[in-house]
Amino acid sequence: MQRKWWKEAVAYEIYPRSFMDSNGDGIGDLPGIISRLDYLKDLGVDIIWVCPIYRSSNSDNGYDISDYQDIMTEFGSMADFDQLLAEIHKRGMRLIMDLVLNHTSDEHPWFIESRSSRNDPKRDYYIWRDAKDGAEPNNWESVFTGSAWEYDEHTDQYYLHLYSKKQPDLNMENPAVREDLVRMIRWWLDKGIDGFRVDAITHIKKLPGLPDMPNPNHLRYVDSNPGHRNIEGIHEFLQQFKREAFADYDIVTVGEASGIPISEADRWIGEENGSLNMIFQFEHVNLDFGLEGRWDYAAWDLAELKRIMDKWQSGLEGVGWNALYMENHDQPRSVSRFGDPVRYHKESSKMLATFFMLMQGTPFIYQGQEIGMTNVEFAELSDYKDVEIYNYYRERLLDGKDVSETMRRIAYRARDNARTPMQWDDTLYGGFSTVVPWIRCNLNYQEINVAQQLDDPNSILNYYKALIRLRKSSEVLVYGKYEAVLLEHPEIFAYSRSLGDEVYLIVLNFYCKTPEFQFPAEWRDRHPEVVLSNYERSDRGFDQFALQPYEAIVYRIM
Ligand code: TEU
Ligand code: CA
Repeated sequence: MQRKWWKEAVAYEIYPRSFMDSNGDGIGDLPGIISRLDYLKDLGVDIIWVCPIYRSSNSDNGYDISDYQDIMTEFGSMADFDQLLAEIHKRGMRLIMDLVLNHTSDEHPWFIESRSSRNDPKRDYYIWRDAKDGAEPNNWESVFTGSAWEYDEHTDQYYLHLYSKKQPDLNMENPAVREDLVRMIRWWLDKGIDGFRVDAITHIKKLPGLPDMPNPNHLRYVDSNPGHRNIEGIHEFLQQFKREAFADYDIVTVGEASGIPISEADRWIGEENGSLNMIFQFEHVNLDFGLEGRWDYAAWDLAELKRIMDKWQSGLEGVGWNALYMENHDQPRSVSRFGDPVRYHKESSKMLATFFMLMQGTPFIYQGQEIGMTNVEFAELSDYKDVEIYNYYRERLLDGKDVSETMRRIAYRARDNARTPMQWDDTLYGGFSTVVPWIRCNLNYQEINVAQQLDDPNSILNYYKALIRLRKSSEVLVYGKYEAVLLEHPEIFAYSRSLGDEVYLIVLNFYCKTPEFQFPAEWRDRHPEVVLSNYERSDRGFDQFALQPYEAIVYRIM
């Protein structure tokens, strides 16, 4: 396995709108991020990923870019950005930016031109089609629900948008589009940034002919992923970006890559020829999808979680490198999902941290995860801000579905669960801002906040710090091989990491039940020592003992 700086790093994702407001307008901004860099350094962060900060129409909080080479007015200026980059580098950290290639805003000059006439030179920068039988060109559903097509009266055609209608998809088949994107990518890399998280990258190529999807249930619109996810030929585009931009710089690229099977790992992230360095796979965060898909809840299953993690950990050994995560700005909070945020808030948050941070790969912590921020349940639809929620709500109403069930689904799945303001202290608005924030705070900021946890040696935050220190203290925990232990156990998730003679054993109780655990015989005479745990005095010897609710124990075996 090749050694790389980004394999030894711990990354932290910032959702700038909700991180820190410096000028009292209720919206997080770049000077706000700068003011918290010491906090991140102290936590042990090496790489900061900032979600889009480019000029934007803000239909999807920055993922609808209207100028790739300018900064969103509300976030600050290019001078603020330059200062942010300098301050990050000064502290020995690195910055990766969000790279949104699949679409722009409908307010981007390319789209304004493109929509101006059918003969405009930029017409083919986007995907325009005639109506079919007086309706949308095909039955594709947008990822944000509703049709993936928007009718444009002016030129009497539809344009494709896999996300909101303010996010028209670029026509990646057009070489001029790719050339413009390459120029833009190099412009940022020349500024000295350290890489990219590459947004929605599996969707940039569409199935030729844009065919209808099979529709046995006669739905209005049909899950369109088979029409645009990981389509044959996508690597020609990706390899061009690599060859003409990424490869000339010492950077890291992490693709947001739903739907990539492990069998294609080498093409996507193989050490030599892969198109990218890492991908965020989605299987473990899609575990609780019900039969009706993402908005439908189903209980998740530990055996399935083990199978998924084992597949990616073992499958990438010697092939590529994992990007490890439990949360991001699109996912509900992990303690609300996989832990118990009420009775075992601390214990289960720490257990989940231990679970993902010690696997093989580069861990990505999402802002607030390090203090165990939880889901929020808003009473009013209008408290939610995410465009996706409004689209979903509208479609459910059109389908005559029950409103309270819809609100329940939204409360569970809403991306806004992850987007409430960062909870810095127990003052008004959690210390995020001095005025009413753009989205409501989670009221538990009085109990769950950074200031309180910095002072409490047993806090989740201090546990994260200890975990990061431990990870960095040992080559085994970075490069060591992963192996599942007790794979068949119904309640305990255990795995080992090993390199040469040194082994770490990680034992995790995923429930409030108290299953019996017995230290494996094979390692008993090798002086196992507990190096970290989320309960006091977890070293209970080699006799069988009951794990406490959500207990996590890390043993070092020499
Ligand atoms: O998310 C992309 C995204 O939601 C998909 O990968 C999706 O899960 C998949 O297509 C389902 O099939 C990114 C950003 O993280 C998100 O915040 C943006 O809203 C979105 O792209 C559009 O830019
Ligand atoms: Ca602000």
